[in-house]
Amino acid sequence: MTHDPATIERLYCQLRRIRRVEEEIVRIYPTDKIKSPVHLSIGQEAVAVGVCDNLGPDDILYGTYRGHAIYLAKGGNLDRMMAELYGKQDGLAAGKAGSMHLGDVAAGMIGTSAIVGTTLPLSLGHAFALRRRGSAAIVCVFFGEGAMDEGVFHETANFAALKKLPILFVCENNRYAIYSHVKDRMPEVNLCERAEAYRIPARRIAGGDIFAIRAAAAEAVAAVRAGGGPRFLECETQRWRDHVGPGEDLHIGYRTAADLASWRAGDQNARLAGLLGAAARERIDAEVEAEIARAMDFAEKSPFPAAHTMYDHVYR
Ligand SMILES: Cc1ncc(C[n+]2csc(CCOP(=O)(O)OP(=O)(O)O)c2C)c(N)n1
Repeated sequence: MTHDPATIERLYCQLRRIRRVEEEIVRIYPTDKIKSPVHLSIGQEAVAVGVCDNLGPDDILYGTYRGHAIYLAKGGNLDRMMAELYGKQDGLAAGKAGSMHLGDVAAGMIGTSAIVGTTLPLSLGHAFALRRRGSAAIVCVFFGEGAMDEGVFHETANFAALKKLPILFVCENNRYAIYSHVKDRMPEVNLCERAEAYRIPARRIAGGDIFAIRAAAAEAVAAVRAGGGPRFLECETQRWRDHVGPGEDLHIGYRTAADLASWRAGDQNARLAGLLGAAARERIDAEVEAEIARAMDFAEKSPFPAAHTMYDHVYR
């Protein structure tokens, strides 16, 4: 199947931007300038990019502590994200939230959380509010397959289906909750069946193909927007780095080098780079590097928040 050059460029630009941002986080992390734990999406970017390519600026996004990729794919502000990771005043939450709690109303990214499953019911409430307001926007909520071990997934799916709420559920199935394989946690690993039990139409996209993810998401977003109620996508993927932090993790022994290598061989970043002409690729790469350099400089130069603001915006 052929894809139009503008789409390839747009998708590649986002994939490349997210990959390079997170590679820079890996590089900088040992300096301790980043004041927050980081959960990287290196290897998983195609899910965020393929899905978010179908969302508009007014659509709403919720996610998890593994939130850099979705925030950037939704059109997030890299300067403010990096300042947040640095704990600086110009960060998205003035440096108080860190990597695990990215939120930016202007980008429609309302919240991410360190607590597994918590943004599912928040996304449900938001969808209910959009419906009551007669809004044309939809809510898209990303979560790992680990969140489907939580009761709150079922409560959210049930109510969303019952009320036909405008939610797209996106499960990034990287098969591991920290180091525990999905087969060691669930008697049946067909995640779509769980959504279908609530009469939510569901699709599994195997293999991490960005065009397949984008096409499935386009169909699902259109159905949700048309008032057809929630849809569920299970996107198979693989994180390349450790669950948390910048490191590699093969030495831990919970997964095999061959498994990881097979996913690395299917890297969508490299695939799309190969579909572009050299001139377009070099232009995009240069733009991405310039944006990252500016963002790092912005984060470095931003001041730390004043001590007297410590308890501002904090419930106590
Ligand atoms: C309610 C809750 N239980 C347990 C944890 C500890 N914990 C943090 S991440 C994680 C794994 C979640 O895996 P998954 O949802 O598949 O997402 P991934 O990290 O693979 O993106 C667990 C169990 C937590 N943060 N919150």
